[in-house]
Amino acid sequence: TSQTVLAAVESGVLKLTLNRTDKLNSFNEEMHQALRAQLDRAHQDVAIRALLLTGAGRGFCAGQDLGDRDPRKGGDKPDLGRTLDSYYNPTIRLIRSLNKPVICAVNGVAAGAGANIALACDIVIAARSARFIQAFSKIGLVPDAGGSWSLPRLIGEARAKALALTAEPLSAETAADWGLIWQAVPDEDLMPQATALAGKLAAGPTLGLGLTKQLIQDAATSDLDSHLDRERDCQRAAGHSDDYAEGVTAFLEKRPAQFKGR
Ligand code: T3D
Repeated sequence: TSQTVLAAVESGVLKLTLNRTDKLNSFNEEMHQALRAQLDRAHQDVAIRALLLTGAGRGFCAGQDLGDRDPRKGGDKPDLGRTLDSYYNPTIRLIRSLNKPVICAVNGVAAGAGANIALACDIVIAARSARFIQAFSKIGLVPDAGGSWSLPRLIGEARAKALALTAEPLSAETAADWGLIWQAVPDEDLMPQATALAGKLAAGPTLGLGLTKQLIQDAATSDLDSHLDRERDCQRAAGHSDDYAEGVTAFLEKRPAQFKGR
């Protein structure tokens, strides 16, 4: 198994750590494939009830490994559309379609596709020293890994355009103030807080949490009328779950609920 993504399961949380520290955890093909395999596993394994994504060393992820794109090495110009189709886009789709909470602990700089993979996660917590950089314009590219879709939705067109066109770094605290991420926390609190949050969500009513995630995502592209119908269908499904029965019983018995995730 590849060491480019470290994987460990604890208390229902699959923790994935991007691990190419000498390259600020930038993506080569091996790391793409390793992440993809772990995301597939998260989809299939019912014992995994939350995902925690972070980076090893001082950075979260610097996007594409530009060493693998060196024009000086000669050859044809690369087809970047193909690498998006093969790697970045499936990753974004797998994160967004996973019916389980995905927490991202941004431990340091998140640049290019690295920033936008973080933003595809459901709850993003960043260390105060972390920065978000839409680095693409510095090398003549457009935001990818869903960035040109997620940025305007999260922070509005004005801020999205300025970040993408200038490639200026955004501090974790400003990112939180703007609503780009959930929280900026002191560096030393990042992993304890992110781990606790992931553990709490993994012990939650997974079926309902997964439906909640999908509903909120779908809201971006649906009208109220059809969305009310979707909410009704999801609530019907949630109402049939064992966890709903347990949640109500626990409330009435004045005790903590013991959710099973179904
Ligand atoms: O190609 C396709 O498939 C299309 C998809 C594209 C998706 C993309 O993500 S495009 C954007 C690619 N990423 C970037 O342009 C960011 C490049 N990196 C940086 O601008 C800086 O490294 C940072 C601002 C992120 C961090 O700066 P700093 O000063 O904290 O660290 P550093 O010294 O620049 O980096 C540390 C090492 O990591 C350094 O190696 P060295 O000199 O110690 O041997 C640096 O070269 C390496 N590194 C950082 N980012 C990348 C990288 N090596 C290869 N690719 C990188 N993206």
